[in-house]
Amino acid sequence: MPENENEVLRCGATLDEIRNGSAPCLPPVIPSHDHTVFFQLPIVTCGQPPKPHPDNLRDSWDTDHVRMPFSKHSLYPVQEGGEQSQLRQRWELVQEALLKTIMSCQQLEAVILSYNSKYSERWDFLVLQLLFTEVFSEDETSNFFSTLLPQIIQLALQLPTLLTAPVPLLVQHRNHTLSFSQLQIASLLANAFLCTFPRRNTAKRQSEYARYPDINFNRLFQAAEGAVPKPEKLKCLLHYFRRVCSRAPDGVVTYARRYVNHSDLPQWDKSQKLLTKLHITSQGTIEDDGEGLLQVDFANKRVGGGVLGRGCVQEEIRFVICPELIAARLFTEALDSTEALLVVGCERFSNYTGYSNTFEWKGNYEDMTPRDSSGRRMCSIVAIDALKLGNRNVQYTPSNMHRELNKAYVGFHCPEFQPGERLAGVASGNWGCGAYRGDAKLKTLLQLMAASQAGRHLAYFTFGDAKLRDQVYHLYTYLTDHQVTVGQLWRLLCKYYEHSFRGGRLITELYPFLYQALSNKSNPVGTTCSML
Ligand code: AR6
Repeated sequence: MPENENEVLRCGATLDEIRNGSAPCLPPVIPSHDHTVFFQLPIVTCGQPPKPHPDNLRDSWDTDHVRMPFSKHSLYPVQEGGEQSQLRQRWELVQEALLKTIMSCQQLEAVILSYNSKYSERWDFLVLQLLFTEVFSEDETSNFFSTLLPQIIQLALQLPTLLTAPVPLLVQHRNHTLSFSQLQIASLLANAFLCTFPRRNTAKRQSEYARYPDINFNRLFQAAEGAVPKPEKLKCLLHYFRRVCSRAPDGVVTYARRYVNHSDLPQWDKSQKLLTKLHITSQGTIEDDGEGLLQVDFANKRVGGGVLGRGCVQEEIRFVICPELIAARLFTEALDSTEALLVVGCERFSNYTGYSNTFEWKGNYEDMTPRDSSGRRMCSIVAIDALKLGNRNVQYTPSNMHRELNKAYVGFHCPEFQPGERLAGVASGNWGCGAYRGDAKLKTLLQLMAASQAGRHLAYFTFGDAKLRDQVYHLYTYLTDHQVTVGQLWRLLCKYYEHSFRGGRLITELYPFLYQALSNKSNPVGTTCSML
């Protein structure tokens, strides 16, 4: 089945064909009512980070913007010397605490808890302790406290001079874009490491940020259900800080929330689009081989998922090797069903091996991805969250397939480009088929349909699954040979549900059903799906 003996691991078009001679990025950074830019334009590219914009700090403390740790409105109760507690500006407390000499893990814990005193009984720092006592050598530990930690603190405390405009929250159902310098992001992440963000520590349902991911790193330092996870994610993040503290990064990263109104979504049963090109391989990964493509993050609706907790699968790994993605958690409200988050320009800092329990940090990664005219690495990552399935059979209901098709389409479509313009392909794989338990054979088709509708080719990484690669490629060849359109395929998928479940049990596999329906002259391809 594969095309030639030397390339037995892949089928279909080449990656060059999937790239389509086009960069996957957004148009240049230009401020507008729906694009907030936090640095001065034009960027002077002489190895210096872009200058903050505006010149003087504008403080804002409201429900439309990130509540910054340095805001003069951020107050905290403190009790000094047996007196009644008084409200003090929290940033003063943060500065006083962080400017003390910190030479041990216990001192660092005490400092972090001094401005998070409500949590002193609840947070532990066992992962951090493990790192310094059992993983790092004595030299590495003393180096951390004497050199790296003071640098992280300095970076954090510079935030009010580095990020001078209020940061709008990327709220549901509104397209808005934010562009930061990498240095601004580094300062935000240094604050996250030191757990300075106010109002972000509670998971209570009615709390202000209940629909946002957490951002302070405290959960990463903590043991989970009695077990102390290996500090590999922390190693990646400390490596990132080592890099950005030793040489200030000078690029730019853009975060764009994508929302498509239901009335603007494709009418799938009417689509006349033919399937675009497919490259399918059992070798490689999205991040290693997806250069020049729109790379899919198998996301949680709260982007980053368990990156600051226990999670360590595709999304969490991507976020720790490219930590600028973590900053999205600060301002991105949970994704709704027709929303996605596009991040352009983030840099990869770490190498790794393994996956999940075997994940390990494996040293520095030098990202050679070229930059665009706005100083962004030409790396585009789109976060789309699949359905989390309890009962796997429900994924074949037309309404659930419709949800996944729309979600993928929202992630893949590119409203900034004119119809007919060449778009870079998508790099994806078993989206929704690991932690979320979906069927990769179905998800491949849905992603292929969404990519075709959006005018992009698809590179699909099966993550070592050669059987899946061959089965998908065989069906793909059959579908393209028969010139099956996206609309026809959609109608067939709807028929599959009607025909293949009896009493809630699956009686026919998806691909045999499709082959049979297509080979049958009186197949039901022309029928519309009544369930939508
Ligand atoms: N490149 C290509 N394929 C991959 C890669 C990679 N780097 N890593 C994994 N796979 P999963 P989900 C394949 O479970 O099911 C997170 O916690 C591999 O076959 O990460 O959408 C999020 O925050 C794997 O089994 O994605 C969400 O909460 C499959 O992709 C949740 O998991 C799915 O990877 C999303 O779960």
